[in-house]
Amino acid sequence: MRLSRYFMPILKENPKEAEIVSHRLMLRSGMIRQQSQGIYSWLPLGKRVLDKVNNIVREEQNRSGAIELLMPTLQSAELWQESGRYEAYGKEMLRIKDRQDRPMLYGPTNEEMVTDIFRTYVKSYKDLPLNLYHIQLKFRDEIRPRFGTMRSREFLMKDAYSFDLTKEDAINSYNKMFVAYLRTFDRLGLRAIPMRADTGPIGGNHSHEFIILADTGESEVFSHKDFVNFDIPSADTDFDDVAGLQAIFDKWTSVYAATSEMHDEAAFNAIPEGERLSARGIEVGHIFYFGTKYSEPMGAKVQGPDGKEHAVHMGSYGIGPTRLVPAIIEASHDENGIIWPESVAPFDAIIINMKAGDEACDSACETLYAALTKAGKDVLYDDRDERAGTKFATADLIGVPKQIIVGPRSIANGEVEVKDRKTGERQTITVDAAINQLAG
Ligand code: 5CA
Repeated sequence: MRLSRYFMPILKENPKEAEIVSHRLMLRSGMIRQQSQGIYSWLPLGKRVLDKVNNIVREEQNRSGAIELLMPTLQSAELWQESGRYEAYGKEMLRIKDRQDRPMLYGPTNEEMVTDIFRTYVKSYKDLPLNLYHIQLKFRDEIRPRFGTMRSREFLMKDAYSFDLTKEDAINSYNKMFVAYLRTFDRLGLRAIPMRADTGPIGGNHSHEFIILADTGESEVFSHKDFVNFDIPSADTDFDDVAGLQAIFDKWTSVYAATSEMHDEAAFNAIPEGERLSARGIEVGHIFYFGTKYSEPMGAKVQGPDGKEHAVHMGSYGIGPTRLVPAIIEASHDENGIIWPESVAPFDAIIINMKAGDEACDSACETLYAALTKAGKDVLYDDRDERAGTKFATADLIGVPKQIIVGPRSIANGEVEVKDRKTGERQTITVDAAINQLAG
């Protein structure tokens, strides 16, 4: 992508409305734009990051055996009357009427709709387990939308829903998601701690929130420090190994961790003082087992091996991609801007032409751009007619992992400078060496 032809509206001034660093940096780097309170457009740079986050979420859901579909944002109120949540959900739910005066709503979550799909098609325990997920916009009319896309009214959620014959099987489905979540957050460059959690309007009694530690987090969390050293389950984890998954769950829940709603002061105080962690955190995922709460009233039943009908045991599993993007920034930035982990960076490298119009600089930049693009890398080429200082500031702000700096003096020796955004380390190497290093 040539920056002169791209759409990346960088702001020079610090936006006044932004209270936390991620919100400030997302606005400054032209990733998002607020359209009305708590409702955002994702501009091209932001969209690239969001897509990368979604793809990692998707890969790990698929690996665990969950199956993707796509349900609509608008739902009929009738379904929610069946489960009894239409009245109960309150003002957070945006209620709408269509031209026939039929009550509709913008889905804040999808338990009812997915239960309806399930009951239409699945009749036998032989078709279980089943886990269906989608990545779709939700709307919750939050009283205090704030911090940009961290807590917005319209937001993206990956929500998965599992169906099993028995509670025991449902716990195994829960464990699969638990493991998939550990892997997902790790691939996003985050250390998320699973904590016993309150279930709120989703319901049930077995639930964990996945929290990443950040001073600006909205949740107050209490845990053992040991989490930092736990191993993340590997990519070849066997999701059919029931005991193996349970062992991972048991290990990760063996030490104390809870949000303030579930906090047990006595249990926390039992941890030796130097090993206690009391901090703030951001909830990036939340998983629930709620048994037959929806399947019972909505008649989602299957025939069991005993020939009788059984209401299925369900769980639901949410991740917030539009919250994860600012959460990653909260965890990874410096005074000059964002430092993207490679896995979600909008571009792998940025080529900075310090003297656009200079024949040697232009030609080296074109060579680098063509070779790295051909190698399948996402490359941003800053070919604008701007001062070098402005270009350096832009590159640091948008946080691309590698910067290739092409200036008239070094290119006279056939060399360029490669700067690592995270470590600040610089190397002066030939154009060919830069291509070899970065194309790999
Ligand atoms: N149906 C269940 C799980 S699928 C559910 O709705 N769970 S939730 O309410 O905990 O939301 C799941 C995830 O969505 C949260 O962990 C969070 O990452 C994200 N999320 C929730 N509310 C917002 C919001 N207002 N803005 C941004 N992300 C949000």
